[in-house]
Amino acid sequence: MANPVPRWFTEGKFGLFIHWGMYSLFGRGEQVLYREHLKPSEYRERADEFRPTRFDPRDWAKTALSAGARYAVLTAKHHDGFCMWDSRTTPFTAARTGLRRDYVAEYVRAFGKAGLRVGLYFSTADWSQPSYFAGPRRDPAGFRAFVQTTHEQVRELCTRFGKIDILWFDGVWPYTAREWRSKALMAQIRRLQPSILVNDRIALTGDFGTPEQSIPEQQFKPLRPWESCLTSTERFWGYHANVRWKADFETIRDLCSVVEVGGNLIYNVGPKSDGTLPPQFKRLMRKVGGWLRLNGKAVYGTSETICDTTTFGLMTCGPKTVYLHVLYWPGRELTLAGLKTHVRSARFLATGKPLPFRQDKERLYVMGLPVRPPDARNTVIALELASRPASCPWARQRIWTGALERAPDHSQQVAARMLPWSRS
Ligand code: FHN
Repeated sequence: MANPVPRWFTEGKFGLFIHWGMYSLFGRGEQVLYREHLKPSEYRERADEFRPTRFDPRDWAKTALSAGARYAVLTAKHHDGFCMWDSRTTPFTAARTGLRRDYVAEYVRAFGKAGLRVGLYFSTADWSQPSYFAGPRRDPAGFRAFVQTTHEQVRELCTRFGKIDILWFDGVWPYTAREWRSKALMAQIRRLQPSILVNDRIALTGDFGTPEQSIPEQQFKPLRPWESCLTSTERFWGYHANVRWKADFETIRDLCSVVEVGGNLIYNVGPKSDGTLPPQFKRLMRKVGGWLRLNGKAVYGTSETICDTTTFGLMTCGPKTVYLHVLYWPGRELTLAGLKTHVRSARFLATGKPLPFRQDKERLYVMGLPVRPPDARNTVIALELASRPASCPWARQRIWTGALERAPDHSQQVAARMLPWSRS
């Protein structure tokens, strides 16, 4: 049974994903153990080298706030099995190696104090456990004990750190809900943390969907709360020393594209093994936060677009406002087809500068625009309306989708609505 998703999530829109563990020592991503086929025993021995002396979760929280993030999710345990908290189930933890600290406890305290909602990522897949690879058929007793340990580790995360807002599971493959005893696990979580949000990655529906490295299209978006998880680098979730970082315009457009379709964005950083956030990420987050400080009204608390007809970019909606996210500058005049509601005023959101406009039955024309966009990354025009935003029926969703087999089943009805227009 899903928990109702609270407004802090659906209105907060923007979270920070933090993939941090002893794998950061290698600087080649979070899966180096598996991808480079390292010997698990040798990998484990290097745990003592993980000594993040410059780890300061208050600085991480400051960066999250400066970016405009409203919540965060930290990897408590990734697939390598290294626990970033003082788990009593294994000596392979940060509390029993290196600096002998409980990084989960420090993160939860600092981010909570900063007013951020705190989530924990937990991988059920555990490459440090041979019975994970043997599986329930080859090693029934060993796999049962492994699953019991997994449930115990989750119980620790639900009881050690006070209120946790999100449990972000990962690594369910290749086993089923029955083999993970997912229903019992979920019941334990709900009992220990009644208002926690659990994602859809323990082979149960969970409370929210998690499209990964993708932004769903209107026609195919999940019909329940969802959150796209994207990396801030071209690849890799854990720290990689030599990977391209995304530019601020990409991040801003990704965030607004997700919000336009009604979802959240959780944006990832892989901190370095010394505990610092890569300077490229801090710079990127300062720029994104700067844009959000001027244009946040077009993101936080908005609802998804009502039209799939724009030729200039994206649209998000407030109770009696439509925000036009202009990514592709139209020149002196912008045309929006399909908005039925009467427009009272138009202005640049960032500066409040009023804009002349005229509106007929099916189109709005915003005029007096400068030759070049005030903000090439995304210039937002706010339209104040006489009532709730509504679109012409033919504008709600396009009838084409590309691959024929993906055509939404309402195509015929929408095509019929377009017939009069096609004869005009
Ligand atoms: O294998 C993991 C990967 O390392 C990373 O944690 C992502 C984040 O969503 N999840 C899995 C890949 O789907």
